[in-house]
Amino acid sequence: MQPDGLGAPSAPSASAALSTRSHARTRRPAAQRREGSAGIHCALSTGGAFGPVSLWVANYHDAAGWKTDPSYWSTIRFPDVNGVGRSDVCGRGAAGLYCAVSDGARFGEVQRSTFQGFADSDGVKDAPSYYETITFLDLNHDGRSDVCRRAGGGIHCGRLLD
Ligand SMILES: [Ca+2]
Repeated sequence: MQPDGLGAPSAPSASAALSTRSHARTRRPAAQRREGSAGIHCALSTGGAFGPVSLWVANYHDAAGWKTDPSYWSTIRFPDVNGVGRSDVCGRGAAGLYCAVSDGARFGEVQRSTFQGFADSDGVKDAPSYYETITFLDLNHDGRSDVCRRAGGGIHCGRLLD
């Protein structure tokens, strides 16, 4: 399976939190305990330590195909997509770049970037010399992260989300 952003993204809910607690009480093999709930897990800093780890978005997980190829999982980063000073999450899936914006307590709906040129069909999956150059940066200093990558003919850059 290839990540297409359709891995049933949903917000962490009270039931998810309960599920996480129930996992901690359940005796399972170590590998399963380490994996936990599928998705991106984060912990907020308290200034001197990290608080509890929780599920921030139920996407970018194995079942949605993110584990299947380094051109997918190795591109997951945490740029500030909307320029409000919070780290969001983005990664390259089979059909392009997928991002979810943080509200400070979780990541919201996963959206596919309208910027083209990052899909498998664009050849990005074919070589680390393409997908390992995917970089999130603020090109025009408007506070919102942009994205660049190396292609066969040079460097391609654009805005992540409109
Ligand atoms: Ca920018």
